[in-house]
Amino acid sequence: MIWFTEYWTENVGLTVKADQVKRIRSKYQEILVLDTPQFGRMLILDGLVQTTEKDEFIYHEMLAHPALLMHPDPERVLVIGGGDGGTVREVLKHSSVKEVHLCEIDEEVILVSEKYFPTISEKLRDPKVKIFIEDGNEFLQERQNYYDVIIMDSSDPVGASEVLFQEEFYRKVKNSLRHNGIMVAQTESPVLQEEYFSKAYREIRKVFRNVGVYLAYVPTYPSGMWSFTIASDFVDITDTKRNIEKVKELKTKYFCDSIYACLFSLPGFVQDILKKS
Ligand code: AG3
Repeated sequence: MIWFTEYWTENVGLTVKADQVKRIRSKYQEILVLDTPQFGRMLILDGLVQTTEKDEFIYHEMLAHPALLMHPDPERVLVIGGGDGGTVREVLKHSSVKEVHLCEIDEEVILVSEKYFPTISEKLRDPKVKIFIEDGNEFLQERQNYYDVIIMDSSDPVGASEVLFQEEFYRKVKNSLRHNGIMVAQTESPVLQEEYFSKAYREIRKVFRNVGVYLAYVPTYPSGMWSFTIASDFVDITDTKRNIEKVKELKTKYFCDSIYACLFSLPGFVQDILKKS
């Protein structure tokens, strides 16, 4: 047994007792798999916790379902990042979806997930899924006006993921969306990563007409309070009653109709951050 720490800031971190299962250096990053008594198996990229068996459902459900419910008829979905497969698994719960593209820069993440995280990666080989090992930024350039929903399942905005948090990138996302298209991105912790969070919101607002922020509580991410930013030019994303009757069919454990109905109710201090962004 070892103790692993992710340093959330210079002054605070998350420490877990763990057995090391696998550690490899891919072309892009260090990939670490741990078995922890508290959270089950854990995936770590360059020292940052990406997902754990015990709490992955929270993040993956909250990232995927609101956008897919708000879109009137989502058929083509793109996931950028997310090589572990958790987001793809949730997307496929929507029966209107005909095609899911996964664009992951690092093939090793997919291979590690298929070997060590079978319950998260279980749908990666579904016939509706097509995997592209490419840089998300370049991938979008070749696909204009194609997707109904684009989901950014990236890591923190450092290294390879940094460009995924910038205005120029969101413009490409917008150009790759069809009419009624919606994008959603994970946008970090308003408590411990206020800079990242408010910058992402600011950049997305420069590009899209309707933008909303919502939260979920992910125990293994910095501070536990995690944000998601959803945006669209043509869909009124404030209507959180749309398709609410479908929520039950999704068989989710965190996302539910009451969370959907008040998706955008935010704590005062988070509203304040958005106001001054
Ligand atoms: N992507 C978001 C991970 C961000 C975590 N940040 C951190 N631990 N500092 C997760 C990918 C899961 N599909």
